[in-house]
Amino acid sequence: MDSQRTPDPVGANPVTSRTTVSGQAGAVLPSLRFDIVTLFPEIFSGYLTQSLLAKAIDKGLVEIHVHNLRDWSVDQKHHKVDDRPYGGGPGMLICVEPVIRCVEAVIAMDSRPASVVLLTPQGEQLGQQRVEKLAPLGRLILLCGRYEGFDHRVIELLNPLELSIGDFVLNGGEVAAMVVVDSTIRMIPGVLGDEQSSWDDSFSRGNRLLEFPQYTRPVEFRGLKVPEVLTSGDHGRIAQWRAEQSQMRTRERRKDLLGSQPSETD
Ligand code: 6GU
Repeated sequence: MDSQRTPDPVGANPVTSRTTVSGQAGAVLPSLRFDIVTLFPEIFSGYLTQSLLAKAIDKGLVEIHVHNLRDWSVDQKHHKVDDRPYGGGPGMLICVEPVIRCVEAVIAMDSRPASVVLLTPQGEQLGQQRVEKLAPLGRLILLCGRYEGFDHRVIELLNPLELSIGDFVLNGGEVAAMVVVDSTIRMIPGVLGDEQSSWDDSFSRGNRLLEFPQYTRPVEFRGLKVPEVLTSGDHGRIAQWRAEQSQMRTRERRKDLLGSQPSETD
């Protein structure tokens, strides 16, 4: 493979390449382009037309291009892209040739440098801190595996960031790719409404703890009352109560998070 076309390692893309002109009064906003490579492109159609993502696409903040790996098959007749593993064993592997041909073609579809992400249960487990690092990269190529995975030379040639979404096995990387898209677009300014912010989300930069409990009307339901402090109008007390609740929940449910409070450098 031509080394000039090898994607930059994740994190090495120039920050200056990630701007686009939005529809609003010539404002320049960071945007994110996803290229999803899959054997099952139809899986994404419902998701792509749903609320937050559809709006982000409309606003020009997010671009999603889904590519069928079979289009780059070397087998003209059956568009086969998988084969049996050398050395034996169950299942089929995705062949190296169509993946490299596809990724090279997809890279050439846009001048922005792309970071390649391969979805696999062998990958680093996705967390909010990784999500925050992905969002500014400008362009992500997401490779979804099926069967038993990819020929290892895909990883040797592309040096992708390998990501998993948890310690369980999915039938393929498509659902995991949607998780990456969904979590990453929330970090792009303008994707969430003005009144919303990802800053206070659980695990986010502003708050590496779990969220406090929230209530809305009615003030009493089946004998369960909204905590008095929340209807007191005393914003100082409310903030203190919420901070305490976050601490308490995190201590009870996710002690592992307590060692990683946000810091200046985080
Ligand atoms: Cl990214 N892929 C598959 N197939 N299974 C998974 C996963 C990914 N993450 C967790 N389980």
